[in-house]
Amino acid sequence: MRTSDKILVIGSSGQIGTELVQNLREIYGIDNVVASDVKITDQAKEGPFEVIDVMNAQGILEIVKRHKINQVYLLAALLSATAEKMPKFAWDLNMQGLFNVLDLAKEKIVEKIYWPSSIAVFGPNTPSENTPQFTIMEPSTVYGISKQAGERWCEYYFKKFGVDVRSLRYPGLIGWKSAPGGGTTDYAVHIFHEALISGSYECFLSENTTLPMMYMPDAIKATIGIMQADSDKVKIRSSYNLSGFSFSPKEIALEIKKYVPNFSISYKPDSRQQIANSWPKSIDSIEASKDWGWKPDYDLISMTSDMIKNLKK
Ligand code: AKB
Repeated sequence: MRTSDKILVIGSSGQIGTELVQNLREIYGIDNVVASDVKITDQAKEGPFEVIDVMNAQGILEIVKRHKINQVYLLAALLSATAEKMPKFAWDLNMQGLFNVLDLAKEKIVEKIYWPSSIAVFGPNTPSENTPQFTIMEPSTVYGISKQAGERWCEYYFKKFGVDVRSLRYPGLIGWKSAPGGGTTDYAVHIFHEALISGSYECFLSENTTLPMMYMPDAIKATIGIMQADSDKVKIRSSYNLSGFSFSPKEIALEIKKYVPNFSISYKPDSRQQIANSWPKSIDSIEASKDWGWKPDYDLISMTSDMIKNLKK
């Protein structure tokens, strides 16, 4: 970290951005972190905020120049379930947004980029337990295809143009500060809210659908961790596997029952079940641990306890 660092977060009002901006501002100072999204939100009351569409390359360039930005975190994207409903738009948004930011670094206008990938890069032919970093991928969703293509482009820009781009394959993310938006793993956040509000939850995945998940404080720690790592430690320039813990709807419901004894769960799988079936059950992130020291702090038990405590407040 340098005192001259100036950060732009694009897509800052979503599930990750809301918490990432708060954390970055604690580290770098409020005025050194510019939040931006396609619409104005309450974030604008907390510090510098710009309204920008990630498809607008010229608009991003103007913001970058005006604020003397040297690092960009690009979070704007359509997630797995929403992308299936509008495949062409999802492809355009997820890819063009990435190119707009990669090109800023190629032209040496910014120094460093963060771009999230996802477990969605894996597909039905991938080994599903302890999925290794390098393996068969073959994603079967539009979101997964865009993330896999994005990974290839990140590595290409690094090798060809020396672009300092860093990326993580997020599992499903669980947090209490903001709502998830259009993913297959969203149930793992909704379930907490419904347990505390109504005492019951109808899950859109079947009871034994195990998926890799992570508590938001760990995701933020990993994101800032890889961005602050020395460049020579970041050996993988496509995207790193990132593991937290894994559970099924049935397992998380049992954990929640410890705090809400009358909680009941029912199952009504919808189109998101097929997406979940194509993803790994657990992830091996040995490369992230070896290269830049990744280690999660939370498991299912500590995450559930922290979620309930904070949501009850
Ligand atoms: C989704 O469910 O689409 C996302 C993801 C795993 O990338 N949460």
